[in-house]
Amino acid sequence: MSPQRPEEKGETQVLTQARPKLARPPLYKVLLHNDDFTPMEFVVSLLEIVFQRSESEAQAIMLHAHTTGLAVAGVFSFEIAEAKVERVDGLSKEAGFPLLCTLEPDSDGLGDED
Ligand code: TYC
Repeated sequence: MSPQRPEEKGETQVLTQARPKLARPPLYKVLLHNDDFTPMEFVVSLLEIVFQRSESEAQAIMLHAHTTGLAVAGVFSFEIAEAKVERVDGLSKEAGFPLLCTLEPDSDGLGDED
């Protein structure tokens, strides 16, 4: 007679994975859209203050949006991305500029810390 498997003896078998799969939260890109009215220095300041970018990073991101129409300010979890968009909207409105900031799902899955 063949040896019984644990479940046939009424025992519960616990299977453990060597590398348990950890769910990664989906990530979102925060995008800055170009316009003809928002001053360059204002966009650079926003990138430094809201996205903790260095001055040279902020300059490069702003110029990318200025020349191509769009730039990624950062990549975050949904809640953080949403909060950044709201902060940018608030500061832009307060200053009277029409800067558009949106979010979209990220495809590469590599996010920034915050
Ligand atoms: N195009 C604007 C100007 O010439 C500057 C600007 C850059 C505005 C990036 C928005 O996302 C932006 N004053």
